[in-house]
Amino acid sequence: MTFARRVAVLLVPLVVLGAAGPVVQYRGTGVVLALLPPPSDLHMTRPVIVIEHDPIVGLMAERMAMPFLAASTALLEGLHQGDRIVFGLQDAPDALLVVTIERLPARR
Ligand SMILES: [Cu+2]
Repeated sequence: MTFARRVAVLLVPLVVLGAAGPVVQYRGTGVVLALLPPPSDLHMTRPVIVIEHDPIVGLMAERMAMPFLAASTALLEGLHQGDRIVFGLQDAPDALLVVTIERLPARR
């Protein structure tokens, strides 16, 4: 195998992973406290979601309420205050970004 071909074979899985969606480094669960499309008091140009989140393995050991930047306003569509969610976080250079959100059935 030539060097160039070896490099190409190594790169293919990276391209496939990139196409599979956003990189999720941490996964959390919690309850939506507020949805703040931009501009808001917390950020002028980016959507913010305030989550009362359960402990997040490898990131935060305590349950707490805190704001996160969302990767896009579309992620917040259809969500309401009080919804239980599972969310994916990406440790971006400027912020912890919420990159995926799924609603969970309400707890009874
Ligand atoms: Cu936290």
